[in-house]
Amino acid sequence: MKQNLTRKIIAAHLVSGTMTVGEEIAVKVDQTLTHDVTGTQAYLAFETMNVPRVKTELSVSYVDHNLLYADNKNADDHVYLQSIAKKYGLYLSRAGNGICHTVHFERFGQPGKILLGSDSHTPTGSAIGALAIGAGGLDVALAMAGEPLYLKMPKVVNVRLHGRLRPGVSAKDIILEMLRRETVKGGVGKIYEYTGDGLDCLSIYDRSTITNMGAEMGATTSVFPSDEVVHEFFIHQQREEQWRPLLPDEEADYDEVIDIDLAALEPLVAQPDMPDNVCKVSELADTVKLDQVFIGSCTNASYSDLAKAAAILKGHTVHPDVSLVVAAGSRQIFAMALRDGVISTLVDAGARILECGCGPCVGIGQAPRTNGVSLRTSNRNFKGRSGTLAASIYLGSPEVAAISAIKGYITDPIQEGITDVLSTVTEPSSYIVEDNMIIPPQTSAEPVEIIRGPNIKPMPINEPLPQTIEAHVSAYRGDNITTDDIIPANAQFSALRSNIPAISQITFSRIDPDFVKRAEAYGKSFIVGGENYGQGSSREHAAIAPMYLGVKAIITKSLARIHKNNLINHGVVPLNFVDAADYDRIAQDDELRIENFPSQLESRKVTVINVTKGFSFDTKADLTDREVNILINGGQLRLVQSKNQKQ
Ligand code: MIC
Ligand code: SF4
Repeated sequence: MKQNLTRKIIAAHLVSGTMTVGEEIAVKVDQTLTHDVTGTQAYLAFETMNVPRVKTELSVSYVDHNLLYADNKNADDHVYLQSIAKKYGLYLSRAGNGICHTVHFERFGQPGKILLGSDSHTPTGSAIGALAIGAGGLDVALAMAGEPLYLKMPKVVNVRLHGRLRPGVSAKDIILEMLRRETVKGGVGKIYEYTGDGLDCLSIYDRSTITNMGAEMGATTSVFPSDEVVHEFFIHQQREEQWRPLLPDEEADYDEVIDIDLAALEPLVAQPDMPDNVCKVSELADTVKLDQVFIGSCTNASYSDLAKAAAILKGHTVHPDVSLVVAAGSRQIFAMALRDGVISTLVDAGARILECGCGPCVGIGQAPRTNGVSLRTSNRNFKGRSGTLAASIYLGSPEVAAISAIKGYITDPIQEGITDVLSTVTEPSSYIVEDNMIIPPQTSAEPVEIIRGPNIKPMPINEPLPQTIEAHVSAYRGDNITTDDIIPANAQFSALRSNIPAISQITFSRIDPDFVKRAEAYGKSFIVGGENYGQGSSREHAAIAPMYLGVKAIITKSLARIHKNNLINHGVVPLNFVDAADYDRIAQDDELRIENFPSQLESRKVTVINVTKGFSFDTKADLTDREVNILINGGQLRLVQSKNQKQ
């Protein structure tokens, strides 16, 4: 069999299982990353594992999300993370150094390595021929403790890119086209592997835009080969010795094939409130009036992204009704953009420059006005994600963002005839490489005190699965419920990430303000959901907070991959309707009963009695033996605890 790139990397890391689609495999993890909103939970879990030093080849803790210090909480978390890194042998990328995904592939990623990160956009790192996968914090903690990553062997889909993009059309339009075709749940159980002559026109940053937003399709990851473009990038990054070529075999086998003709693509945007709600920019001409434009995030904040925006904005002023905010993806990018006058051109045009970090992408600053309309180069436009529930978010390329910021309406750069200026934009000729904001692991055996602020509370541990559960439905939700719906993120809420009792109080608050009261009154409860429940971020809090509020099982039509793993890790049972029609026969507040839960779970078929309506329905537990064991024992942390007691 001629091997594709994905299977080559998995085969080189296989610890157990066979590489048959849908079967559970375990792979060795070479590198991990965490950041400051998932990191504290990951390290609180890691601390319980009694491991003196991380066992990976390299682990990096990034400080990039919670950069607004409105009170002590975020600053306290950052000090905690720094003390953890020092004690356990991690690199720490300091606040201001950039967004984890961008900095990681610039400074640490390597072709052929497996990277596990506690963030759904970890796949960004696959742009250089690595296999980078997102997970919850507990899975990352286990990887740092030397455990393999368990996952279902995904299908490998070959995305063949043909031809060249036209000026004004960019990598963002390739991934928006993928989302248009595949939808937000089309990638579940898949890895997209990009090949074809079209790769030649895509820089590493272009590729990273595509691998980044593969997460929006629910994909396990998306990967590009380690070709000469990657080689050149490693030379620029002064890391040539860490590069190696890694390509799929010629005429390699794939499970599915998708063809995209790059020359036929047009500028696209995702309309509110889902990244797959894609249309041509030209269809919106002069109809969508803007209040804000954001150029930034781990998706599109590269040097050439900013340079393209600057080329378009040069000599113009941002429309009087629009606030244009710009944040470079990394300090390296920012430094080069400063050196080359890109930033001053943006400032001259009226752009507001933010520090390198996530910022507006996840509502950490720059929330739009009430009913405001924001066009962003980031990756998610879920309702409320900007921090303003009543705002609408569109997603598009830097080219579309820049011309739209001038016009005040979403505008197609090709229709506007301004693409000539883009031909002058290139990647920087020389890179500024300076790692002085990365603290390397401590090499001495000097004891380190872990510094915990008052907001850092221990991670709650679930109970073993009871024989019988009788409980009410505390939430009855529809399709595509995001982790942003379950645990909203913005500056105020994200500062609560280290404190589960506090953050649990905002569970579902944006879409169901009475949920917490209801769940607390019931004591224990079930959640019922539609398709693709838990899509979006790797936010473990979307599993831990409901667990803390007494949710015992989530019964859905289907679940997003990372969220399902997070539920299992924290002992909340994920069940799927055998007959999706049963979903319609249940209502919020119904009382449900599950008898002999552990033994039913072992059989993978769980009958649920609807006590209120007087009928029963079947659910299936799509779980491996390992996962059933975790659930019966009340989650990974309880298992770790009992392992520690035995030692
Ligand atoms: C996001 O983009 O939603 C985040 C904030 O980076 C999350 C991480 C989290 O909320 O815990 C992600 O993508 O996983
Ligand atoms: Fe940060 Fe946004 Fe990227 Fe998440 S998607 S890591 S919030 S920039």
